[in-house]
Amino acid sequence: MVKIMASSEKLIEYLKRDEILFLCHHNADPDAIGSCVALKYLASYLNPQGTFKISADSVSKISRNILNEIGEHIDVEIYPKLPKTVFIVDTSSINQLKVNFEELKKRDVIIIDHHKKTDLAEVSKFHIIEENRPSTSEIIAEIFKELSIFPPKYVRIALLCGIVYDTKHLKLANQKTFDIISYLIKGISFQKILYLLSQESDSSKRTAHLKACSRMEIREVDGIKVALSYVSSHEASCAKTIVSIGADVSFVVAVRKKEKEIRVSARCRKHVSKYVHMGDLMEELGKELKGSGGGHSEAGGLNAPYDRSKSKDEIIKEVLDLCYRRFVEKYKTAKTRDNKMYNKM
Ligand SMILES: [Mn+2]
Repeated sequence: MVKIMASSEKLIEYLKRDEILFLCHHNADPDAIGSCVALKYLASYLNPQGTFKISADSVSKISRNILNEIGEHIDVEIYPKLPKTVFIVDTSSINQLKVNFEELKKRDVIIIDHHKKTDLAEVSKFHIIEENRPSTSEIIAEIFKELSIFPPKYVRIALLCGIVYDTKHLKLANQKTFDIISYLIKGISFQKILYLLSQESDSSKRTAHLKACSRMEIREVDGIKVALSYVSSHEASCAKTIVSIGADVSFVVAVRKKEKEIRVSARCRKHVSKYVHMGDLMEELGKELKGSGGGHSEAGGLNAPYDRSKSKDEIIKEVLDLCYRRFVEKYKTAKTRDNKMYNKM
């Protein structure tokens, strides 16, 4: 808090500039959008004559909902023209931006962020980087509070969306977050914020989910429910959905005849990932199927060439059987090792 207060004066100097570009990271999320919308408001409050612009190379679907709701506009463009003053917001790495880096270095760059500090901070004239904050929007709301400038409703909606989104619907919130929320939420319905952040998935994705569920085969090993299914697209989202509604592990295959490839998406619950790392499993299976795979402990995927000597149904059955077999092998090996260790103790 003290840190922000001490920095506010310097920040205000930059915000009073006549032309400012506020840059969001690639596929700008609600935190990036909320932060930029609020900063843009603050700049125009401090300098009503100024020219201010928000830009991103792409914007997420949820962020679009929010922008529509609050009637704010941002420029979707790559390699934007850089004015003398550029704010980079909620972005820790230059890789997340499509800007001319050599040109950027000649500008007055100001960074406001909550990610781990990187080399990007070195090119900045000034930065506020608070890693312990769950969102950049929270940092910016704090600045408003310190300056005793109460933001208008649309700005507060944008900031609340940023905070709620980055805290994973408040799961990562701390006391400061709740203090800031109670400051921002005056006259705003929290349900509305949640509604703005709830992404209505598109019709083809929902159809894929339903098909994946209706075609699902459930096998059980050691009390673990393994769900196997197939779709023609959205396999990752289907695998995730199947676990969210009750399976411990899911494997969903998509056969893409056109692209001459098969794809598998795997998901599991945390208690299963202690025994089988889905990314490792998919990496191994990917190689076995002469393709490639990888991922994280609870989510993995692979791509492999399509075997044209076989029918689609054969391929689906073979691949799902293989996934199941390899999963069971790995699970049993890990479980035995675990038991042995336990017995020794
Ligand atoms: Mn963020």
